[in-house]
Amino acid sequence: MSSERTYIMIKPDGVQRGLVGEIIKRFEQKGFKLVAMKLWAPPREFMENHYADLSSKGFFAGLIEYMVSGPVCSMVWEGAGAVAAGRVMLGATKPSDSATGSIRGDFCIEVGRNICHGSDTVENANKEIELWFPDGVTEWDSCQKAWIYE
Ligand code: RTP
Repeated sequence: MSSERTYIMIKPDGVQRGLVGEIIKRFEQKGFKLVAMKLWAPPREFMENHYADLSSKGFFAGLIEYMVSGPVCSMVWEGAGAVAAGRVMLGATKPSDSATGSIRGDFCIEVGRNICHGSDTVENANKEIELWFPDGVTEWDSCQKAWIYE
């Protein structure tokens, strides 16, 4: 498995409910490395751009209202298979389908308040990282590497 970066965002409900620390804890404990993070309330147009591929969906207007209702916590996590593993850690989009033990399975009930976002492919992760962190991420070497990878 190659090292990848994935874009993980704690949505406004996750921030308001005090779940930032819990979500960071899970990614840290898994062994992934945090290379970028910011708390930000982006303008509506920015969020519409992030979710542009969903603009034809009936739930798009409600999704954007929700996503601009408060600050979001944006992060980039790095590690082998980080994109697919991140999606598993978040759980299925609909909390009713999310496995217990996943973030959505453990902490939310409705699809329109599902507390987190994670990139679905490496290609989309790279696009989202470029969009949310145009100045790049912080390159650093973790002393734990040899204890996490063979
Ligand atoms: P996300 O982008 O937020 O990680 O979610 P996803 O890939 O798992 O799912 P996607 O289909 O891209 O949907 C994006 C977000 O839109 C909201 N949604 N609402 N009311 C509905 O039927 C509905 N379906 C999707 C969710 O907040 C979902 O995460």
